Amino acid sequence: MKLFYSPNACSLGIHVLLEEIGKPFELVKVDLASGAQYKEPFISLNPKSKVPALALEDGSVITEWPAVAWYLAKTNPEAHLLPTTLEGEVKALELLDYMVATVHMRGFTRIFRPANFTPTTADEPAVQRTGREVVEAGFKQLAQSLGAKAYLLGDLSIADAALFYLTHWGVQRAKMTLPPALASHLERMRARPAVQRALASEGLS
Ligand SMILES: N[C@@H](CCC(=O)N[C@@H](CS)C(=O)NCC(=O)O)C(=O)O
Repeated sequence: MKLFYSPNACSLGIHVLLEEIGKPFELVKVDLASGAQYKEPFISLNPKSKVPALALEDGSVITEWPAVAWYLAKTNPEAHLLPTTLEGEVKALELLDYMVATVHMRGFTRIFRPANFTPTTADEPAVQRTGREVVEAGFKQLAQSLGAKAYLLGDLSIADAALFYLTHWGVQRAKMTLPPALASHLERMRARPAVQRALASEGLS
């Protein structure tokens, strides 16, 4: 199994899940800064030009963060990364969709890549401000979902790996102050050996 990743990208959350599972995997770096995602050989692997992409032994490739995480949880049930009830699975899907489609794609992407949202350079600061508002509203919502629990669904799940990459970005890349519940969640995740291994191997610790 190969994870196509870029250091400090959202693929970090999938990298954490692979470390939590603890089975052998290979990391293949895609240098987003130099545009490697738009060139061969990566473009043939994922024509959408995004990481994470997970290449399986049979040659198939899984893309989209929630789909990759779901696949890993379902194929490694002994790691207990998804609830077993329908209600729990639906809650996990609801959280993943909100975190990736809204907080990441509509919020952080505006902050990190404002030029994707306007043809006018002068408008970029306004785009970034909107991005920060989306992320702040998202963090408020997610702090409520977390409440006083240690992890979003009670026990560690794929949803916490998504929340980890978002809160890590919030602090490290966007220099934001997290709501207290999310700051505690980030510290709890950072204390996990799997997270420490993923950060170290991406050169982030
Ligand atoms: N919807 C995708 C989004 C993935 C994504 O935005 N990946 C970013 C890195 S965090 C990327 O590869 N960007 C490269 C580019 O857009 O050029 C998912 O859920 O996996």
